[in-house]
Amino acid sequence: MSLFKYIDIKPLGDDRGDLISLEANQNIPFSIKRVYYIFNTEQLASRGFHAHKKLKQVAFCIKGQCNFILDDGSEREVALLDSPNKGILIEQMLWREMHDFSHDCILMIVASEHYDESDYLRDYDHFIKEVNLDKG
Ligand code: T46
Repeated sequence: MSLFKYIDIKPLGDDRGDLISLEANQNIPFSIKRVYYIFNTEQLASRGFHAHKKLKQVAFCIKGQCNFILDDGSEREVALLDSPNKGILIEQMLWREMHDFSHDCILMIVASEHYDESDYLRDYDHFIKEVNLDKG
């Protein structure tokens, strides 16, 4: 089973263009407490390099594209994110990295919790130890 769980949002388009609506506990599977977006990223820059203990998020590239890596401590997969109506659900204890941002990339993320630095695991070895503890 892939680490990537996609969320397809039906665009509400008409002859004027497209519109996407995200609704908590409807097409987004949690209550949304925070929205943030990443833009103007240097093309050679990479971001992420952490996991979250509790946070759930859905990430959409609402413009441009970037590569997303997910790693659960056993498997590591990469996927291109390049659609405003196809998001990825990132649940707890998944290491993530973002690479290869296009110059116009806008990565928008809806999150289940307010910002909390203590929820981050920013060291890969520490992440692996926590994953193994969870497995018992
Ligand atoms: C994630 C990936 C996909 C805040 O103060 N509030 C916020 O809501 C966020 C997201 C960040 N910050 C601060 C923390 C850092 O000082 O903004 C700075 C940059 O954050 P960070 O280095 O964590 O950014 P990324 O792009 O590496 O990671 C972000 C999210 O932090 C993370 O939760 O899953 O995007």
